[in-house]
Amino acid sequence: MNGRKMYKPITIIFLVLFLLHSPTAYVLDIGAEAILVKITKAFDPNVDPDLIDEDSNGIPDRAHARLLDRVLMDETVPNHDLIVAIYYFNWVQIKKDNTLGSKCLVIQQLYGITCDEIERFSAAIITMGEPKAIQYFIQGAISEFGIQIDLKNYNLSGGLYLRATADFDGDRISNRKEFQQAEGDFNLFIEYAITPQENPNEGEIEIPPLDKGIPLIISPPVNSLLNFGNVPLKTSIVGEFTAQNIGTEPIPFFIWIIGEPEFQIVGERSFLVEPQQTVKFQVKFTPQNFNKVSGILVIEIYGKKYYVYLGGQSSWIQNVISCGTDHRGIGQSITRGDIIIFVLTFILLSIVHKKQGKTHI
Ligand SMILES: [Ca+2]
Ligand SMILES: [Ca+2]
Repeated sequence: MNGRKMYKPITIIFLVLFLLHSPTAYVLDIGAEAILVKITKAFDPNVDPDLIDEDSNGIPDRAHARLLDRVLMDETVPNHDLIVAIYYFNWVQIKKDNTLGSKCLVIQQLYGITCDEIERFSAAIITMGEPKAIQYFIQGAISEFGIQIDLKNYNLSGGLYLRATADFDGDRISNRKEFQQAEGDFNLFIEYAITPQENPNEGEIEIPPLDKGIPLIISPPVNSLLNFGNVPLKTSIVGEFTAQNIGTEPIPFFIWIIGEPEFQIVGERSFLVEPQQTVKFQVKFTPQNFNKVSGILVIEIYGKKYYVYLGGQSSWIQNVISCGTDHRGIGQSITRGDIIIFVLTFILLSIVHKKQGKTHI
């Protein structure tokens, strides 16, 4: 079969357009690192761009930008297609939002930065989803150029993979920890960040988001134990939590305590976290006697419950008895699952108690 004669001119045009566009559609070279260096040099020529960590996330911004460049350029990197799609979406949106028009030329003359570079850089920062970088560069510097951005129109979910506390390659070593393990070598950091380690020893994600569907980062993280330690009788110690929304939609949640009355929520119990915002809430521990006590902070989001275990000076055996016979302090909406979790907490606390016993006694 001779296919050559079957091609009509229009087909050839489409084929050429496809060939021209397909490599750029899947492999992007946006030069985020180069633009970052250019922008930082434009504002302060004496600065060493290798040392800048403007968003204080523990990864020099230049190394972080190089990571994004690599992810977008290299099809073999995990999550490549996803991040390309997110970046492309954000880049299209920033092009719509950039109303500088003829002012672009003025900015170029003043700072040597083109509007194309501003757009690529903005899309890069939004795609990496580091809230403080977005605050500093997008809501700060870029808005001073005159570009107003409503983050609701952007896709911030790249942060679930690229921000410092996220885990890009899914080996349970956070990106920040991958950087620490590379001991300042930017290229080694990138290799570590995109290559899952088979047996990570020290690795664990620092503050994981609740799950991929809920871009809320609770700290101290859910499923962890917040131990208030030994607190003098009748005095209070306050533990502070933060819930950071790294997504694009507002997230509502409720909190309450299951367990001993020694643990109490200070202030508000229901929250609405706007995109890129952080809310704080507090749990207070006030020992009433010399027993060890334990409780659970329940965080309910979209009907799902997440738990942070609370502990303080007590004897855990006594608590099990007191909970079985006395339901004071236990909320109305307890389910069987809650009770199972509650019992598991005591097991968990007992392990912690034994471990502490070994080291301190
Ligand atoms: Ca940084
Ligand atoms: Ca990792």
